[in-house]
Amino acid sequence: MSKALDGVRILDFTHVQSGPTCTQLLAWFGADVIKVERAGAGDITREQLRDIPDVDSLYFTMLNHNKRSVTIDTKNPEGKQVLEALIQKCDVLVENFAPGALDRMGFTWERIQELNPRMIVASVKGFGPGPYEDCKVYENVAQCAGGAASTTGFDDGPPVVTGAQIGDSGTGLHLALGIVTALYQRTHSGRGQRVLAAMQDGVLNLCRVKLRDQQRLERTGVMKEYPQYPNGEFGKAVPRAGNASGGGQPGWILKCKGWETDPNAYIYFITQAPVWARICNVIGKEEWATDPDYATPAARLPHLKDIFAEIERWTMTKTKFEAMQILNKYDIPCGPILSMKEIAEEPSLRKTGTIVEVDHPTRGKYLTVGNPIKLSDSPTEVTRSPLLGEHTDEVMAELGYSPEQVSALRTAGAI
Ligand code: CAO
Repeated sequence: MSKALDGVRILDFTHVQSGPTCTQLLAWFGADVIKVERAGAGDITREQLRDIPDVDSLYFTMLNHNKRSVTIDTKNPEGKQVLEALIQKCDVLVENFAPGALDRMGFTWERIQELNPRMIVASVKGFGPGPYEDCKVYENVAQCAGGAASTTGFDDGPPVVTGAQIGDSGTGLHLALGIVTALYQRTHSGRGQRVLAAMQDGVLNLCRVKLRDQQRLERTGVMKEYPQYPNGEFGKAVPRAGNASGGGQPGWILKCKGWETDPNAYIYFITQAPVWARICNVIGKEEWATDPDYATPAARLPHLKDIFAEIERWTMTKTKFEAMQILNKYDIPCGPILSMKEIAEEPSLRKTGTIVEVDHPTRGKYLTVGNPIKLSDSPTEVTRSPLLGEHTDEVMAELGYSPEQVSALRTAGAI
């Protein structure tokens, strides 16, 4: 079966996490992704957080599936010529170097356009134009600068970063959308263009509801679904909301049976308005369904703390999976807090290809997260990440270099 991005060639100049997540997605959709790495060293993540000596780390292997690897010294004049040949042959150049690095290499937007006017040049940077545009940025910096950290955690504690890599993988996802959109525009404009996804912007986009709340707070001085109401004070900026739901249906994380020893024996429980009467029945508080202090969503807001305490008395008598089963019978929205161990062992995620086992020549078998986006006409087959420079000879031959030329370039240290 053909793939959605068959025929699209990507010059993948990405490293660490944000850029590689983007090009991995494009590879899963069928693009030929040629990862250019520094000769001798490669993407720094190959050796970071290693669990097996001298073997590509899981950090690297889990972000670079379905790609080919070539090693080129782009600061060597002959290496630059190889890169020029690649630019002429590819449709998209994706990079996430520190600001200015590509220009310093000699590959400005103007130069790339001279070489290939159809080329799309896509970049992840920490910040867009402005006071911080020259800064190097990693995941948690973006979470802090994009509004996630100030709105995550509990009111009486410091700002907290989330385990979800919204700065890196989130921005990679934004960039991938920019790239396929630019490829589509090129089908009628005939021209390439620049695509920029700044990590601060990507995180803020995912924190959209918190900017919504900032404006609600400024207008009304209070947000009644936040745990601060009616028990605490609101300041001038959106406070941290603990585990409160970000939407109009109040929710909270509640203890389940076994919470004393299992750190993940919890369930997220949403007191969705349409099923309020059923919630009252399940927890044995039938009178709340008609009590004017509890019967309507507005009446319940000042009592949320007590309501969740009462529901928790019920959830603590069940395991999270028992509670899930009972609540779903009544269409009550809820979700178990799943550990990474439970997720890794979940058969349904294996069946859909969301968790995949991959074999690697030096590491053996390992688990990875497959393509979370499923296309009915473009199925994803996850293949292992490349070894450093594994495809240099193959790609050089495709570019028209003879074996003698390749060996001379190798001797010169260009590849
Ligand atoms: N051959 C020769 N030189 C190469 C090369 C190659 N194949 N590939 C890269 N280089 C060079 C670059 O040209 C650059 O050289 P100069 O500094 O002399 O211009 C140098 O390697 C280092 O690149 P860098 O500055 O991007 O790398 P770093 O490790 O110092 O910084 C990071 C890493 C992530 C902080 C920075 O790249 C960055 O801010 N990127 C944008 C934001 C981003 O993507 N952050 C997410 C990272 S994932 O958590």
